[in-house]
Amino acid sequence: MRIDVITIFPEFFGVLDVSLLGKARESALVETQVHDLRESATVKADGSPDVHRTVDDAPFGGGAGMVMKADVWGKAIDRVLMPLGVLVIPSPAGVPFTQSLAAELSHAPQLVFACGRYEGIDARVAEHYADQGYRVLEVSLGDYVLNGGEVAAFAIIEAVTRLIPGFMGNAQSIVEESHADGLLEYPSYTRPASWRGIDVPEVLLSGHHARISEWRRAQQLARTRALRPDLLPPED
Ligand code: JDE
Repeated sequence: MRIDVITIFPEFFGVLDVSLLGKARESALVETQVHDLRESATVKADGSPDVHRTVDDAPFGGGAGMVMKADVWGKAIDRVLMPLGVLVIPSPAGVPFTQSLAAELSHAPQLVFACGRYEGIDARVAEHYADQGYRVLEVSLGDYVLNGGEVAAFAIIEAVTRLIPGFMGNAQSIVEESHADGLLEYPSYTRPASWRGIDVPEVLLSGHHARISEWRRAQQLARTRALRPDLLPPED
């Protein structure tokens, strides 16, 4: 998989080198390239040089804050987006990012992340690339506002790349983990069997695999009911 990130803070993505993703990159399963948006802002729309490398402007219709310019983003995206590439725009106004969306994206040959700052990116950018036949996804990590798309892009990159076949040592641990079956994970324990007066549940020391599976399932359901009832089917 090829991953391109377009941002006004390319230094932020230095963490890619020290993350889990560093291993995937060494093994050549993932190739990442980070691009400075301002390199696409050296010429104004009228062809004159822009010494300030302006990436934003006031919103049409008025209102607070600034909007990132469509012409600047168009140039930057045109430079990197390949025919089968998916354009991902982290935004609080996007579709929720889920494990199933991560799994879908793990099959894409290229992901291009457009990391917006200020109040967002001129809406014609997403419209244009969708019109051109690209898959364009505005994706939200959750119902809160970040200062820019960078942190969200990083989270999406990590969730997607660890699903690439051959990336993780143990495929079973992906199948068994949280959200794969739509429930929260059961609690896990390791040695010592007693720690600060808290004992590991007896059943886990019993060696009865059927009872252990049953107990874990019950824990998953109890946790999900208590913390994330929205994940359970509606009861009538
Ligand atoms: C991603 N969940 C939250 C923020 C924004 C007021 C202030 C800022 C592309 O347009 C954006 C992107 C972002 C950064 O991403 C997130 C996010 N998942 O905040 C704004 C909108 N209104 C706009």
